[in-house]
Amino acid sequence: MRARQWPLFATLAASVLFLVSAAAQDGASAAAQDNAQVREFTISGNRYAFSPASLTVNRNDLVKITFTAQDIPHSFTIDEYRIVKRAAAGQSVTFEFRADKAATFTFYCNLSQDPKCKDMKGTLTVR
Ligand SMILES: [Cu+2]
Repeated sequence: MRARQWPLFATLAASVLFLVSAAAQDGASAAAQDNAQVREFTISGNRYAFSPASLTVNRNDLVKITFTAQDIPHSFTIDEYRIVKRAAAGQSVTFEFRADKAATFTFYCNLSQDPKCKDMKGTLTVR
């Protein structure tokens, strides 16, 4: 290698080292999130009750819910996660969200057509 090429070579070598170490750090932070899982739940709304009525996930899990309104229209609502999913009678809705806030949240039906819907409640625990 001629002397004049050294600066170019040194610059390239430094760039490669930088990229490799950046990639290694990406890998490390991805590994830190590896314990976040996809959690799937099938929930039915029937006779003014959710079944199951309590869900527990770990913080940062990706929560996938299929919600079915068995008898009349119902919704699956969690205010803190800004989730309002309505299912027509006999229909299902599927949605997902990242459980990035840890606490116990109430989910409920926010439809007002039937007054008993306000008794429909469940809890989502994110720990
Ligand atoms: Cu309802």
